[in-house]
Amino acid sequence: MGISDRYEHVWGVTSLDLNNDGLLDLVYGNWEGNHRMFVQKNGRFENIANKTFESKSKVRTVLSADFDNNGFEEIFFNNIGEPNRLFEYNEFLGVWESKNLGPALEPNGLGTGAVVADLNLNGRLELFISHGESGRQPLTIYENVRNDNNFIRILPLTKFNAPARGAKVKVIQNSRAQIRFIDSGSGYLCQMEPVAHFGLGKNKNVIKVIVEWPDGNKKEILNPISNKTIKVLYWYLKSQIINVLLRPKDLCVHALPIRNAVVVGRAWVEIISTRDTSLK
Ligand SMILES: [Ca+2]
Ligand SMILES: [Ca+2]
Ligand SMILES: [Ca+2]
Repeated sequence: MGISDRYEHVWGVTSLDLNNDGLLDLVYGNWEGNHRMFVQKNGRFENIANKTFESKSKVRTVLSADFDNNGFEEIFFNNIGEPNRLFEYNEFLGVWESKNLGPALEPNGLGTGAVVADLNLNGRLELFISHGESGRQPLTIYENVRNDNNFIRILPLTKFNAPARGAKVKVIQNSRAQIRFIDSGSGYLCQMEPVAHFGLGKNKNVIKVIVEWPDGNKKEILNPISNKTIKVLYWYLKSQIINVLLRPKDLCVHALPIRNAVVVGRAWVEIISTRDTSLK
């Protein structure tokens, strides 16, 4: 398959469609080794990581998420004892570029794990970083700079109404399709929210959402309302739109209390309040 990479040690791994061809690709970070961007081509994988992306680091978590809801996922590297990294897709040039992280750079951060989730239920993803395995540091939460981009969030459920890990979700708009998998996480000791979060950019019209469960059951939702979270039930043809979905405490990051998170300044990212009583 072209991904044996037998001399490296993987820590964080995520899957996303790197080249927007509708096929999921593979990104992972090697501990103090070259990082990889493997694109699917003709049943095999080809590494397309450039020099900046592949440069070695003490990586823990690698995750992909559309932080600015522009319709293209970013890739975040949480490193330990050295600056974190963020890469974004330049849709005009078709290349991946390094992006300023602002305070989330955490140059002296002793990162242990990181997750993304819509913690404050405003339709934009926050970045949550835990520290502490190699030294005491507080948790941090970062929110991207606000904009008027649209989004849609899909929560597929099993027949027992549990989150459908392993389900595939596709969102189709006029010009392209986006794809996500509901997975259990992409980093060291981390677990993500079981929601497929899609940024839609300026176009809020969605032609179709297709959910496919691991057992092959499939459901299509035509012309769904955007800027909502949609819970997709396994048994029924009718989908249910909900506004409130997950409590922050449903996230699992080392089981540390989220109330110890600190508030830092505003830059590329801004920090959300953590005073919600549901966090206690
Ligand atoms: Ca692809
Ligand atoms: Ca984006
Ligand atoms: Ca949010």
